[in-house]
Amino acid sequence: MPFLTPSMYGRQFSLLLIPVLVFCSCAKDEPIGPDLGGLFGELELLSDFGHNMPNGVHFEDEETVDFSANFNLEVDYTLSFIGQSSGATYSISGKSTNLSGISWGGECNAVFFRPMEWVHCVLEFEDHPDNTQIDSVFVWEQPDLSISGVLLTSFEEPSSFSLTSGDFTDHLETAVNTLEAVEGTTYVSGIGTGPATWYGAIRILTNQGDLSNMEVSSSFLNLHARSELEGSATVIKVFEDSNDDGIIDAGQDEVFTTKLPIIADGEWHRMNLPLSNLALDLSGNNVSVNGGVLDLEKALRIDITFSQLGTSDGTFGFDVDYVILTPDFPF
Ligand SMILES: [Ca+2]
Ligand SMILES: [Ca+2]
Repeated sequence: MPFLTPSMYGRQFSLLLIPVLVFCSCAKDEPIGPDLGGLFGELELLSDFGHNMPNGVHFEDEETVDFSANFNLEVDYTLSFIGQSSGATYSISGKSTNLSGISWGGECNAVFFRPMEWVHCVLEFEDHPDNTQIDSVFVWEQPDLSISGVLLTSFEEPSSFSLTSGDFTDHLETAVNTLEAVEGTTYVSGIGTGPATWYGAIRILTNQGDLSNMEVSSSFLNLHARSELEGSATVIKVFEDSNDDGIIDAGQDEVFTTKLPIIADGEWHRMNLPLSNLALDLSGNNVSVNGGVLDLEKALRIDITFSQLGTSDGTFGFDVDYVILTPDFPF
């Protein structure tokens, strides 16, 4: 398929809008339902709905799409963004006589907007359904995740993580250059079979960013996961260097863990783990050193383990994309 430039797409989109506009003007002659204009006053746009990025937006450079429109009255509105290839969505609601100060920096709901994607911008008015406005914006690339917190890995950089397999691992590998990734073009996929609770792990060294400003009580570990295998789970493990010798010593340093179920509907889901949910792990020969309290400044490594909820003999696993730590709010 030939690549459409923003201006080419704009023309096609305008042509598509003509029947919509004709339909709207016809519908106005014969209103269906209550006369909302009589209840709330007729809404008029005193200036057109539009935005400041006709040539597309570079979220990576922290550009934002700034919207404009002026109304003849104060009105409830919802501005929705719908990715045409990713299916990603996001919306902003408000009540005002204009859209000044309303901007979009690439925020999203369940999945991310994709690089090189057309996004429809739909402005709707709850009390004035005939006044819906549509525009579109071209997204050149995704926002830089590291703006939101400490990005431990997005899996795009092979040096930012390592993979460890075991006896029950079927496969554990990176999927590269794929539109299936929820962030960028790379994610990790792990599957194992057998009556085990460890099918392999992603190991991430925590020197990817400064954790000293992050409080355990108010911070989150965030990732995206996807699975079709019922009963799959991940065990998150944080390894401390409790005795400050620069290495992780089994039986001498504290380990903190928690197990999270993975939704098995085949779709990508955001997962947000409050770091305060991590509990001291005293299994095996693990120990309590400095009172069993997680100290992020001593954290050396985080493992994302492929596991299952129980101990049954089956096949379990999931895909995972990016791991980011955020202070104060989940990502
Ligand atoms: Ca990625
Ligand atoms: Ca140590």
